[in-house]
This record gives sequence, structure tokens and C-alpha cells, in this order.
Amino acid sequence: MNSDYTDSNPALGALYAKHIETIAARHDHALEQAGASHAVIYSGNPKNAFLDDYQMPFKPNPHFVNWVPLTCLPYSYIIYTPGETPILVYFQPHDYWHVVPGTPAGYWTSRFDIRVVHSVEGVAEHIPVDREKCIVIGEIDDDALTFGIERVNPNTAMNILHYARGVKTEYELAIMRLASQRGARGHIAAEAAYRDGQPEFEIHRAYCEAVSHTDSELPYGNIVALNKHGAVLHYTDLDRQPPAESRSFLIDAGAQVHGYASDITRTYSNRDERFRALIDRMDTMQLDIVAEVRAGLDYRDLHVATHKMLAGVLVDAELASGAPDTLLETGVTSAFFPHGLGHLLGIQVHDVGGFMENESGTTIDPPSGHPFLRLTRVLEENMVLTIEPGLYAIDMLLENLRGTPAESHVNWDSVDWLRPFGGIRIEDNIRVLLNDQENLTRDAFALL
Ligand SMILES: [Mn+2]
Repeated sequence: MNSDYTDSNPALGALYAKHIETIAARHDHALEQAGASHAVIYSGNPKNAFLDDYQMPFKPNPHFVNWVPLTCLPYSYIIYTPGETPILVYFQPHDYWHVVPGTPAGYWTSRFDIRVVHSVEGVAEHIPVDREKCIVIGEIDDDALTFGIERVNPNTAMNILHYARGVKTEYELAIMRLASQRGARGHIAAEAAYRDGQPEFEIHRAYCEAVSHTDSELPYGNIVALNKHGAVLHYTDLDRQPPAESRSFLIDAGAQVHGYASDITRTYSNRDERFRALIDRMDTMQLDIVAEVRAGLDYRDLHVATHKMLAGVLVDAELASGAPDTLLETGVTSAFFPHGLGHLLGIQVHDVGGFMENESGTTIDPPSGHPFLRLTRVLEENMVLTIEPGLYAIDMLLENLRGTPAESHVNWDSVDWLRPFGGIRIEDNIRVLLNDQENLTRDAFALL
């Protein structure tokens, strides 16, 4: 994968050295609590389609990527023993069908005892002999890949590691800033393709070219939605033909650097001034929500506060009428905004641990009536999360309001006006600070 985003950043090596110390300390604690002495972290392996020799795109084990910036190294292992230099069993097969991983290189190599192997069987001699003191972390679809270790992904250790991953190291933050810059570059290219009248398919291509990602390198499938397609929350079709009339454009697309993602959404109006004003109003609201982010805040409260703010937007835009509490209680705001305010972000786009109350695995439910909220934790310094309020004309949900107390609060003529534009979502990636926040996304756009 193209790595120019990190080669230009010499500070990463020093940040990585500290990152590894933090990751090691988290594993020390997890191993101790699990009563184990060695963590054997499997990178994963590609999967074939049913009855086929077609290989699905390889998605590495996020626990492996947490240790090393290697996203294309299947059948490899990190073996970590507290107090010792971690071993990287680096799988480099003799294979003339595929490009095999090259000689290990980069700022990370000095932190590992690297042992290159050429066959899966060659891994065994590097696994600690006291197998009962080992745990495996990874997705295992063939028992031969555990080399006789019986404890695979024990909950005690996994919960500790997942809870800890919610808080990013300085190295991870630096990588994620780069991922945001990469994504912002794609968004600017996509907007230009949209203004040029290109169909969804060509806008998508312009985006991929600008971020230098193939489809399978994208952290998630791009949502490139013209007009009413913007109301389909996970719209992933790509129309090959431009629409007869261009009204609006919603794009939800990210990029990755060393396996860490950005997740960015923007919405544009073509010519309609009323829709443009509504986007501006949502943008202002989104920034007001972002400004609330700080350590100690319960994210569930921010989600509910967003609904109250959105009620004000709906009233101002003449889409609804009534007091904010009424529009919440009758389900009007949820019909216009049916997804969560945001989620943790990291190696996984919806990063693990969003519901965890503590490292022992107790979870926190979303507020009642808001089942799709993916982040329910109290915010801590250096968490990275998304803030992505939306407003859509989704007939399936709005029609459910007919015949209920909500019906009289909806301005149905305005819904008819909004429908051809689909909807609006504005999404930034936010780092939590003690009494403030860092907006990775807006900073990235400002740099370009
Ligand atoms: Mn998102």
C-alpha cells in the first residue's frame, strides 16, 4: 500500500517507541489478569469464497495492527512475554503466484525480534513451549494455527485490551491525523467531480484516486449519494449515469494510514438555496455539538442533547413545529435522525469498546428509544470519536408517525420539499481533551 503519508513524518519513530511501551503495559495487565505468561497474536489469513479459489480482501486482526503498522502480513504472529522484546514471526512464503511481503523495514523494526519464516510449520519453533501459559489473540479458522494453545481470545484479557483501546496513544493520534488529511484530500476531489456533473461511480473513482486507495483498502465502502440516495443511510450503489437533475450530494468516505481510519461525511447543495441554508444550519449545529466534547462527558447525554438541538433546526426549517421535548417524546426527531450521534474510531471504523463500562466487560446500554447509539461511555482524554448528526427524509420512518401524536407536529409539505434532496449528514473525527477537543477533520481540511 502507498505509504507516502508516513514516510514524510520522521517524528513517528519516536512516537512509536512510546506507543509500544503503552501497548506492552496493557498486555502485561491483561496477561496477569488472565493468569497467562505469553500473548500469541495472530495476524489472520485471507478467506476464500465458497467453492472458489477467489480470495476475499485480507482484513488483518486489529490486535496485530495495534502492535505493528503492517496491514498485509497474513499467517504471522507477535509473541509477547512481559519484560522481553516482542517476537515478530514474519511469514514470507516461497510463492510465485503472489507478491510476498518484502524485507521488514521501517521505524518499527528495531522494537522487535524479527524471525522470518517461509512456512506455517516453521512458526511452531518460535511459540513458547509452555503452551498452557499462552493465550492466542486472533481469529482462528484452522486449529493447526494455534499450535496446541487451548486458550483463544479469553474474555478476561480481551475485555481489558478492548477497553484500553478506546484511549489513543500519541502515535495513534499522529497516524489518525494523517488518515484525516488523506480523507480530506479525497473529499475535495469528490466535491470537484460532483460540481463537474459526474455520476456517483466517477465521483467514487475520483475519491479513490485522490486518496490512493483501491476499493479494498478503503476503511469502509464509500457512500456516494446523489439526490434522494442521501436518505439511504448505507447507500453503496454507484450509479453509472448522472441524474437528470443534480440537487444534492452526500458523501461518507474515509481513508486509512497504517490501518487507522478516518470517517468523514459532507453534504453539498447544487443550486437550491433553501437546502443550502439547511446544510449551513446543520453545520453550525454540528460544530456546537463538537464544542461540548471534553473528558468526563457522558456521550449518551450528548446524543440526547443533539436531539433537542435538532428539534430547533426542524422548527427553524419549518419541517416541524412544537417544543423540543415534545418533538423528542413523540418521536419526530428520531424519524428525521434515526442513527447514533457517533462512535469510537481507530483501527476499526466502529472501534471496539464503545459500550464498555469498565475493563471487566460490563456494558452500558444506549438510552431508551435510541438503540442505534454505538458509544455509551463517559469520555476520556485522547479518545477519538465521530460527531455525525443527520437529518433525512426517510419515508419508511416518517410514515410511521401518521396516526400518532407526532403527525400534527410534522410539516408534511416541507417533507415533500426535502425528499428529492435525500438528507444531510456532517461528520468529523474528534479527539477528546481534558477541557476541550481537537477536530482532526476540520484541521485536515484547513491544511489543504
Ligand atoms: Mn461514522
